[in-house]
Amino acid sequence: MAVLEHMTSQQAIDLENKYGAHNYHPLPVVLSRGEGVYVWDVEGKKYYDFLSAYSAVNQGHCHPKIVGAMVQQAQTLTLISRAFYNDMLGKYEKFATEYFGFDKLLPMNTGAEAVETALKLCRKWAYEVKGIQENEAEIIVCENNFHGRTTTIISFSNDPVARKNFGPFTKGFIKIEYDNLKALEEALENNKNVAGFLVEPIQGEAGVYVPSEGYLTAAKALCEKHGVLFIADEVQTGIARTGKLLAVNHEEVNPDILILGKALSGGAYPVSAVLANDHIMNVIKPGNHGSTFGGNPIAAAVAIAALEVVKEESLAENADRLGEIFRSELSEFASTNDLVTLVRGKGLLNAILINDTEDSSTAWDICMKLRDNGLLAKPTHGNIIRFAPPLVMNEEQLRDCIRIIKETITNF
Ligand code: IF1
Repeated sequence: MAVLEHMTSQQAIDLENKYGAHNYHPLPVVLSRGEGVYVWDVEGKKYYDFLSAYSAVNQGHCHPKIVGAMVQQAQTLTLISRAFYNDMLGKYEKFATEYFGFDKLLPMNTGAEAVETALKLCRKWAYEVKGIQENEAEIIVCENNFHGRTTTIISFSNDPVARKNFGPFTKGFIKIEYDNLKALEEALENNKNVAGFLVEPIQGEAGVYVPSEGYLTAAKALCEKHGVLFIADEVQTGIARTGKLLAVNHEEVNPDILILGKALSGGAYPVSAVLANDHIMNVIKPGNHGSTFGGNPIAAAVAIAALEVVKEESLAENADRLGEIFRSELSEFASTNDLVTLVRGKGLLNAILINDTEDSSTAWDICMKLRDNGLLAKPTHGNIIRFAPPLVMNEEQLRDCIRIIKETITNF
């Protein structure tokens, strides 16, 4: 078919500009193949992928075990909706609830859908278990959060680009400063209708903000003291990305509601999930919530394979070890280079701060040079470059990437 014939990068870019909504501003590189830590563009140039599709491809591109599970299930039964049972969903629910230590799992597809599901679950629990008056529930969120792009979620975002001209907004959210326990305590003490506290264990999009040691533990304790649900959004920080299976595991915090997405499928298929124990999840009755694709057989098969890979290949331990190397090498480099002011992160979720204003194009220009030098990364807000390679990377590859980053910035 003509539409599938080979094309140049520029042709591909032109097609997207002409026929696609302009809701992204991608780095000008057109990828056509991925394998492990590498991707190739349509001209055949090879790159290290240092974004991992925003931490969805933690297990590496086209992991044979995950793709194998997907192909096998796709040739057997793809979708029958939840109007009927299927032989894969129960297996997956049992596997995943035991894997993460919860009683039940509600399957969805995208991260935002899972966040929305968690918000609905928290509110229903507040009315039916905690006893808050209907339609009065409040959920505490953090400034500079990122939880997705739906209207309710952007209702509590403070990113003007994500919010402007998308109103009117959903009510029932209280914003506090991230990593500020006093602010959380005051919000809990001054509002009797608080149902939950939704938090990213590390704020990804905001620029990989790692909260103070003990913040998550103390926040969870405050929630328990006030009978409020601690909701961890681990869509980006979960699935071994930060050097533990979940970022909350760095502090031994058990969330009341856990939100997963992205690498839950290894990037092969949209799979997200909300996990909770019975005293919370059992407020959901037939007809309360659903999704055409939520819990479909392919998603179930892919998620089981993706989670097995995390353990079989010790991805959390690898991310922890390589992350230490990355941060120590780049921190030493930052002390000798005036373009990089700091390096921060946990495991293989890291970022560097570029010594220029937020609205400068320096971070973007550096990413363009990194692209020329065979490494793909992209700035988050303005002057912060996020570095998040697949967790299957080995030390030799990581050191090669560190060399590319150092040389690119030195020669910038
Ligand atoms: C974009 C980054 C942004 C997330 C957390 C829920 C979701 C995300 C913590 C929603 C999604 C993606 C979305 C993508 C860019 C990327 C991202 F932080 F990961 F880099 F935007 F902040 N919770 N993050 O990070 O999951 O519905 O996308 O499956 O929208 O540009 P989703």
